[in-house]
Amino acid sequence: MDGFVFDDSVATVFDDMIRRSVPGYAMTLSLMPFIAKRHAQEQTRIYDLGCSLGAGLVAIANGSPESTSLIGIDNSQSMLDRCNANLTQAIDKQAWELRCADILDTPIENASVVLLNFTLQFIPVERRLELLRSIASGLNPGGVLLLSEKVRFSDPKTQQELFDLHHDFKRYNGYSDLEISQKRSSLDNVLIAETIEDHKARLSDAGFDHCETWLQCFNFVSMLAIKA
Ligand code: GEK
Repeated sequence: MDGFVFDDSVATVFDDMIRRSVPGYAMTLSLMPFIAKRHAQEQTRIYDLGCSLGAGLVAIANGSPESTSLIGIDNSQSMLDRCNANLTQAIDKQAWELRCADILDTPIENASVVLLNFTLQFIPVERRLELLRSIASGLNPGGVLLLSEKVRFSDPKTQQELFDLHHDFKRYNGYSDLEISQKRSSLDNVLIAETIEDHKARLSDAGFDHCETWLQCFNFVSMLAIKA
């Protein structure tokens, strides 16, 4: 089977797919406005790197001042076409723009909130630090990165247990064992999960002063990294 790509066929079913395959996805989105209310600053930019259909931008817009501007970046035009339609309907207070670009080539400037929701996992491991450094340096003091990722665990028993629980979750949501194993093979070498400890060490290295997990559902976590 070919490797996974975010083409038109994926974009069409993406919202349903991510909700049925990422435990806690809806809760992650529903809690983000609380973080935005504390950290989104007047006259600053809010970036969503790997914005897909714009669910993160819509969520974060809710808790942010009207003077913020929202910038969604994705390198899949199929995703952005649908994102554009979604934001046109859902966001009427803030200015927003979408850019079809590689997040590794995206300058971050005057930012108070940056979202990386389930996107860092698709960036080659050796380039993750440079991306996080660029985010940390583009954030204003008091700004935050919200990082959500699929993670793995160094203890083999824990890894197997949480992997199995995730599998159960997907089966419960209507995916067959064959679909689950085909998706898994197509994501091999594309989605590289790391441990929570790896993420914390890299965030610190990149220039973030504080970092903690604020939500975990099986092997999916959302972390808050603060620039003091
Ligand atoms: C959500 N945040 O709904 N540059 C730009 N975009 C990229 C790159 C890259 N180098 N690599 C991957 N993408 C969303 C979910 S999905 C997660 C994010 C998933 C984009 C890719 O096109 C896709 O839209 C997104 O990152 C990852 O909260 O599919 O599991």
